Amino acid sequence: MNRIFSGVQPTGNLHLGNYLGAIRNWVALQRDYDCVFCIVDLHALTLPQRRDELRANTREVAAAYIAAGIDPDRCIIFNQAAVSGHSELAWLLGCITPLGWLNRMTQFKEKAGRHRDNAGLGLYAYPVLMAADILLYKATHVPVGEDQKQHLELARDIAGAFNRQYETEFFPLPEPQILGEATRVMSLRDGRVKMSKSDPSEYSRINMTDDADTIALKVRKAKTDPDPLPHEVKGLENRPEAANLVSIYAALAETSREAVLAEFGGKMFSIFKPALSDLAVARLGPIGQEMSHLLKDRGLIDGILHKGSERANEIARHHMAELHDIVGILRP
Ligand code: AQP
Repeated sequence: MNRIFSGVQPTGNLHLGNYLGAIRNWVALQRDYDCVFCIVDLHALTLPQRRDELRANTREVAAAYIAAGIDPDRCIIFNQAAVSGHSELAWLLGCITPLGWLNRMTQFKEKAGRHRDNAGLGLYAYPVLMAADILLYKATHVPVGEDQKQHLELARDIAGAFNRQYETEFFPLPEPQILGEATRVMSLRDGRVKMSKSDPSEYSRINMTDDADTIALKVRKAKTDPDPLPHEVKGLENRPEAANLVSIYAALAETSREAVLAEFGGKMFSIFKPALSDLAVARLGPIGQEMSHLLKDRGLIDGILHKGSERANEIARHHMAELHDIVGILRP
């Protein structure tokens, strides 16, 4: 059966981009695929984390998955560090990954910035761990936002390199699934940069836990331009903020940008923004409320993660045993 693997880092500030670019798409996919949804805590450690926040953020991501509609009985939901196969496979894959491939990764360049020599090895090796996450379960499809496309291509290259080196077809080449009208949700303060958890401005993003007033305020303050919305999608060219808000509306309404412009073309932002904030509140409000409800029951969340990690470990142990055989590792 085709299998999906995807994940979110427990780094706080879960936002509309994580929801529209990733989590929401998973909900629909769970009907047709065997799904493994991970909270990638080892990835979070590539940048400094406070231990209490990391634990709380891990539970928050689990709550977001469930509140968004992922069924923990049908899908495997767990945190990455609870399955040691991720780190072990990352080592095996790291041994066959040329440095040149990693040097091309733009996310490392962005995150390491000008202080490249001070960046941790983990941040540099992040895409190898991501390849291991996917390949450990022999996932065939990986639904992610557009920002992860390059890492996904690398995971395919690594899978191919492993198969060639060991003359096997053990790993399927995972297919990216970049779905919906909002595959790259941009900051509400600057339509040219990605909406991101680490943006210091709270007004740059709508968080999944924002209440109705906060969502309305953030949409009201979102940067726009003085012109009315165009009637056609090509009229959004060179209008990054307008393009972003129209894409967000289309994704939330599960329609196309053309349909949004058929309704709002020629109208000012003073009309469009209240409609957008009502829609965002209607879609995110119930999820945020369910998240807070779930987070009150720590035992429930921890129980789901525990059960998920047992199921994930079962697959991982089986695949690691086969990999040891392929690589020639003795298991006395
Ligand atoms: N702005 C976005 N638009 C669409 N999809 C997005 N994703 C993230 N931002 C957007 C998708 O969400 C999933 C989980 O992402 P992540 O938390 O593991 O990592 P990230 O991409 O590093 O998230 P951020 O918000 O950008 O965090 P920082 O600020 O730390 O860099 C992935 O599928 C991602 O594509």
